[in-house]
Amino acid sequence: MRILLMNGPNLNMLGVREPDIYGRDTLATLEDMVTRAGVERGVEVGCFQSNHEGALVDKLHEAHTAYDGVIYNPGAHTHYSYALRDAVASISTPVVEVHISDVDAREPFRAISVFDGVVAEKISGRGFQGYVDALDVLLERLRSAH
Ligand code: CA2
Repeated sequence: MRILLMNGPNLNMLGVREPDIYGRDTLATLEDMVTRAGVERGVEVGCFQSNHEGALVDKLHEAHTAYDGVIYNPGAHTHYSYALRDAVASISTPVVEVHISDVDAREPFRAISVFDGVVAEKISGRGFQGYVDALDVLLERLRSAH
C-alpha cells in the first residue's frame, strides 16, 4: 500500500514562525513522523510539499495511479482553490483533508473549505497527530474495501 502525504503553501515554514498556532516542529519532523507511522503499519509513505497550485494539481493526478490514498493539508488553498477541489474530485484515490489548527475556531474564512463533499474525511485541530489519524482513516477504509 502506498500513501501520499501532501502539504500545500507555506507549510514548509512549519516551526519557523507562528509556533503558537502551528507548533515548533518542522515539516521534516512531520514527514518523518508520518513515514514512521506508515512503517509501523506496513505502508509506504511518499511526501510532497509545494507552494504552487499547478504542481499540487499534477501530484494529485499522479496519485490517481501511483498511490492508494492521500493525506492532504491544502493550506490556504482550502478556502478558495477550485482547481485543487476539481483535481481531488477527478481522481478515484481517497483523500483525507487535514488541518493542524482548528479552522472552525479561527477567522470565519478558515471555516470554509472548497473540498467539502469531495474528500473522504476532514480532520482539524489535532496538530501533527491529525496526519497520523488520517493515515489510520485511510487504512481502515482501504483495508475494509479489500
Ligand atoms: O491549520 C492548518 O493546517 C491550515 O491548513 C494551515 C494554513 C491555513 O491557511 C489554513 O487556514 C489552516 C496555513 C499554513 C501556513 O503555515 C505556516 C506555518 C508556519 C509559519 C507560518 C505559516
